[in-house]
Amino acid sequence: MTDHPHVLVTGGAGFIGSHTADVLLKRGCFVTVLDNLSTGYRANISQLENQQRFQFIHGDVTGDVKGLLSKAAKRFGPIDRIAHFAAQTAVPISVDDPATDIAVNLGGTARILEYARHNKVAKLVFASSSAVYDDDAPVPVNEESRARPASPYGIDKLAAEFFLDYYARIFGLTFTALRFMNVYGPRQDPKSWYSGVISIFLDRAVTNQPITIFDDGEQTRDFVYVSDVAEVFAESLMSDKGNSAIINIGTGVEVSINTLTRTILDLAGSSAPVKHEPPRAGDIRRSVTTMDKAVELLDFHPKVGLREGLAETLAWVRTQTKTARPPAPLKHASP
Ligand code: UD2
Repeated sequence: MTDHPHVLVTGGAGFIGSHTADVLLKRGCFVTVLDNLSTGYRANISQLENQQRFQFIHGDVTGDVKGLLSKAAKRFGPIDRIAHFAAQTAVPISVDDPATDIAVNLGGTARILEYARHNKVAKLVFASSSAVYDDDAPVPVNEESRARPASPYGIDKLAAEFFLDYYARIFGLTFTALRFMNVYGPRQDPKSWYSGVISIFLDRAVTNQPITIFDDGEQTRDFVYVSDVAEVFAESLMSDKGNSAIINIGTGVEVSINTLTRTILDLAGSSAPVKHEPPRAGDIRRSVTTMDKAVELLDFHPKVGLREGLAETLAWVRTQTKTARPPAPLKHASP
């Protein structure tokens, strides 16, 4: 491998994928983003488009991956490493349409794995999810906790992890799977009905629209800022850190939705009304990870605390309300 490896970022026009592409470019990599723009945006990578070491390929991981990536290799040489984010990311869509979820999330992963197998890719890092755990998981949850997904989305993420392990054992693939807790930050789309709570609440706070808290608001989540996630993802991809491991990526800090709401209203100086609605079907009550494995294997120490991350995200949301984005389509996605 050269000092400037060629890295493929599937779903690289999406929320977490585009931040990871930023980090990889800064590290001197040649970066190919493959994205079907179903929920990703060209705007998320506009800062990269005029860079010599960057190329965008409009295409689908469920399509002719081999053909699309041979195009990529023509310009930057063989693909050395793969960051695999491309996925249908909405849990509710996976519940309504499991066949589509399987086709995109598992089918797409299988195509990327086949490409990696036949093209001597040095390492693949997979964007997995805390959705592999259910409400019976211990608090805090660790990687040894039983994975028993409560949604087709979680099942597909877990099945993809098994595929990684299978490719490692049978074909010698080097991989890491990172199970994200609740990632937030700039470029997380607030406009779709399955958006993350932080992007929705910030958007409502800025526009003084009602904020809806499901349940009593004492449910908790582990919110991790996107730049911390992108850095650790890139670090794992470009090194031997976390090889063959499945690792939770969060902060280890448990925050209730009520506390989150107060912090957001305070930061935004907003008096948006807050109302409560019954619990959302399928919601888990508490979610927070242990940090031991991420610290031990990845030396992961998140840098951005919640208040700072919310302030950064708020600043971005304010720029977005001035330049409204088109509403996100419902099918497929890139995180
Ligand atoms: C997260 C992931 C999801 C999956 C899941 C696994 C995000 C955006 N989603 O879903 O992909 O990995 O974890 O368990 O990271 N809430 C409100 N009002 C709203 C929206 C949400 O009260 O308008 C509450 C919601 O009831 C929940 C919490 O906020 O208790 C977080 O909701 P979310 O949709 O941001 O994320 P989550 O944890 O359901």
